[in-house]
Amino acid sequence: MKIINSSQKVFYVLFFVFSIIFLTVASTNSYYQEGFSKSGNRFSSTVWNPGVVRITEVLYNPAGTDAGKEGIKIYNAGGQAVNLSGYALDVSGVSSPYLFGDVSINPGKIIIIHKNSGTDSANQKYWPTTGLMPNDSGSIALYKGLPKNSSNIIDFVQYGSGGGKGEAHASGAGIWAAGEYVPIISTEGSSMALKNKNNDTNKVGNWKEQTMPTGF
Ligand SMILES: [Ca+2]
Ligand SMILES: [Ca+2]
Repeated sequence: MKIINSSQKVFYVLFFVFSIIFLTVASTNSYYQEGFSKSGNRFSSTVWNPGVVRITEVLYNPAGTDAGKEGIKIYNAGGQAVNLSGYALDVSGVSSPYLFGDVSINPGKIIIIHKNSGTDSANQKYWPTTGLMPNDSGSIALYKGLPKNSSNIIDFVQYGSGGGKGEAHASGAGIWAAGEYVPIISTEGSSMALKNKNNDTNKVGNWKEQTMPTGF
């Protein structure tokens, strides 16, 4: 029988311990990716992670005249398709929210809301409105339904100053700290975008200025 020495024993013990840690982290991550919150139970109560469908990019100050060129990207970070029927996207500068029709967003997919007239397709939606998103400060709030309140809000971001439309709902829901805001873009034509669309902890630090945004 082969005798292992003490350094080999240490190696095997460490290998075992790190394997357990790796498997735990991997299974935990996939668990959250499925869209269940930390308090949810995969097999019984399905507590939906409010951040699964999220705002990932906002073009509020396109190069030159803004009319017809502003837009917002919505992303499904979860593992299952989500039907957006009844969802409402509320932005500064426009009195009534954009209401989604009977449209599904697949896992890992983006839907772009163009503040312009046009013909809708699966991932391109058009919102003809004369109201423009302010270039100095504003907010974008996504609700899973109306009325707009802290129970229905699922994502929020504001820029330029605090106190934006929907801030009270977002802070009430614990998905944004009242008064915090992403600095406005330094260069006209840049967008405000999540650094990583799969990592949104509802903090200012998740956002960056995106030069030469695409898709809008
Ligand atoms: Ca502009
Ligand atoms: Ca604007």
